[in-house]
Amino acid sequence: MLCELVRYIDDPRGLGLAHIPCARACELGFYKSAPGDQLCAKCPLHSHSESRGAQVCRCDSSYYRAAQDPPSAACTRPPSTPVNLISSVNGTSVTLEWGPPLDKGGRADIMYNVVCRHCPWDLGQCETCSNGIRFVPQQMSLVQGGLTVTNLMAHTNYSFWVEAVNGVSDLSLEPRRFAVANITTNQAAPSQVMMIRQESTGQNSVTLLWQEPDQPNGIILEYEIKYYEKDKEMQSYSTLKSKGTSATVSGLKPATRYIFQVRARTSAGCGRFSQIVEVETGKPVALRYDTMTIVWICLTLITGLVTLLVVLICKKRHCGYSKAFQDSDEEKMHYQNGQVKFPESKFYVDPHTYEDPCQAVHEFTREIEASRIKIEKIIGSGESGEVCYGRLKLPGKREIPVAIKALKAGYTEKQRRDFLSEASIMAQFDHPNVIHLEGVVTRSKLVMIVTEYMENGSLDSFLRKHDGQFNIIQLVGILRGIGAGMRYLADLGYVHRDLAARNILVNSNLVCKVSDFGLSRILEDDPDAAYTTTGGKIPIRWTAPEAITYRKFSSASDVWSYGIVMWEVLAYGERPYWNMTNRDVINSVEEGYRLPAPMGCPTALHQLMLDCWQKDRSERPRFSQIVSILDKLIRNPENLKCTATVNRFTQTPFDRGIFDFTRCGTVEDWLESIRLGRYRENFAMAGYSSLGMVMRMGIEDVRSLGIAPMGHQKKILSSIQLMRSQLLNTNGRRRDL
Ligand code: ACK
Repeated sequence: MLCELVRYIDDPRGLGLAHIPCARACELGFYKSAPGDQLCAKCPLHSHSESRGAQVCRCDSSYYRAAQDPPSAACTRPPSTPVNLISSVNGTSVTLEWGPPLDKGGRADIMYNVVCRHCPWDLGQCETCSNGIRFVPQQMSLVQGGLTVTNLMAHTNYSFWVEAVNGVSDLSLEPRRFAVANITTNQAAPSQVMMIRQESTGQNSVTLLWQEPDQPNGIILEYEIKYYEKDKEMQSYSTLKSKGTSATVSGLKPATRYIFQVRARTSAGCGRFSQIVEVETGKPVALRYDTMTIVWICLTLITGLVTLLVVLICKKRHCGYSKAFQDSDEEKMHYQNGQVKFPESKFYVDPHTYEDPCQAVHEFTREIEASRIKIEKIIGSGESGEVCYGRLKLPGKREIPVAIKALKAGYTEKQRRDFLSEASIMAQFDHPNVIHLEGVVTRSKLVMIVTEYMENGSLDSFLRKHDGQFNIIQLVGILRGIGAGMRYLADLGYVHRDLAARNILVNSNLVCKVSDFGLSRILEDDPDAAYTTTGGKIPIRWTAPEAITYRKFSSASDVWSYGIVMWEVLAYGERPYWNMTNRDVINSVEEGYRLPAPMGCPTALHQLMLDCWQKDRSERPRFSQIVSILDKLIRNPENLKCTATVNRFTQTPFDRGIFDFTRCGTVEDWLESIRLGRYRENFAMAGYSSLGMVMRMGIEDVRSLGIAPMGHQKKILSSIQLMRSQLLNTNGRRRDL
């Protein structure tokens, strides 16, 4: 009998040799696909033969052989789930990325399928996504570990189930395994306005009606009606805005065909224009007037013309800051190539106008998964909770440092809403001098607002720490930044109400950004806020008189506060009105007294402060003017050389108390009055025994006293300067008497 030496096919070293009798049935664990003289082969991996003489090895339980796999191929199984599935939502699109499964089931033909489930109410009630959603590059049989899904609905929960499959997945009876990513889409522009019809037509006007788009995706701020003479769109077109779902377009030519289109706008942007609607205006009716009517028409026209001329002349004569208040929207429109261009108008939306403020949070902010944030240390605390430093790693982006405001534990629903309203406000801003919101965490128990991190913290403490260390151009640069941030906010129609150096943050490049939005911070968080007789809590020293007395807050009252911030900056974080009581501040300001120029403050800057503190708010400059004044000063620094001398008309707070040297007979009394009594020895040792001698002291004399804190030296110098001016003032009055 012939015998053959065969090698176990799964033993590459050839060590597992066995003598197999030829033409005999294969042993258990071996197979031979056809009878005859061929060799018996060992059953491939994950397969077995159940009896002797097997022609094929059957796969072990849970292992399979694909139709195209030869009998010699190992049996394989479906892969495990993809790993590290991450999602990043961008408006109404989401990008999903994942890694290959850890167990590929023994095959190389891995592909991925994505199941989209739409969960209108909550994640427990999902249904298969409807048509209209786009999967790029495709939904099924993906070779790469990622895809982008677009055309999702705004503010909607979706669940994406990603499965890895291979050539044997379809053979397996085991339940399919998925990696799941649950997401909520963000804001999107509204869908197209569909139903538009003409309500009535005149010779010169057309009234249109339309329906709100099917998917407004937020609050519709306005509709834009675009219209033009038929076939003349390329030459010119006009637009009209309407708050509601109807509009009358007037000023049209009679008997002319016009084309109309309407689109809706939310804070997320404009939707697509509707289909066109063509309307022909009415034909003119021949008019027949008698002589009397013609005379009346002529007279009316002449009167109208004269009135117009008078108004124009008056407008031209009116100068100063108040002119700027009268810029109307019409003045801002301009013609370009025969087209009427409207200014890009964007308004801030008050989240409190939403029936459900949570809707505003979803509409404006990005939800961040708590696991993406690493909190590293606490950097401060307020009434509503703690402020921490941490790091944020969003998918596909590099890790960035962030500040995290966390709402304190045990919050009420109202506190949660108020807290998050700040994020809804901040999210609407995008300006280099306004703090940037990264997102919010609302789905975890810990509610957090995540913003860019500002290395130098708040401006007031930063200035106090660097007392006297900046040159005037750097200080004006700081003011310019704050002014630009405020100009942006005012242009959006946002009134801050608590503009103060403590609410400005400074980054490592000395860039200042306006922060602290939302209303709760004025009521609760601001230690400088005090209750007024009108009921509200107001930061008195920073607030314009009309806002204190009858709560008239406006961008003009923000300008007043800006003037106080200017003073804080130039006085390196000194407290405005020093230790005067709130009541004294209100009374003094009411009587016309204003803060004096801080030491070394250029006259031009003090003048700008005084302008911001005009009693009549229409006389105050607007932020746009403030920024251009500061720009001019930066360009011509010689105008910053002249420093303010003490002006008695702005000084009187000192006449009336704190620095009243006529009531401070001795050097000690005077030092006590400015709360620097601890330096009496320094003065005595240097031989300054009377106020007369003190008043003759210059900068060098004060420096030589050995008083270390720069701020105290400056306070002493300011006080000496004030005493001198007071002396002049008193002498003046005496002479007048
Ligand atoms: O003066 P600070 O260091 O700056 O102390 C306060 C504290 O948190 C309480 O408000 C600091 N802070 C607030 N927001 C930020 C931010 N975005 N970056 C850095 N520090 C911040 C603030």
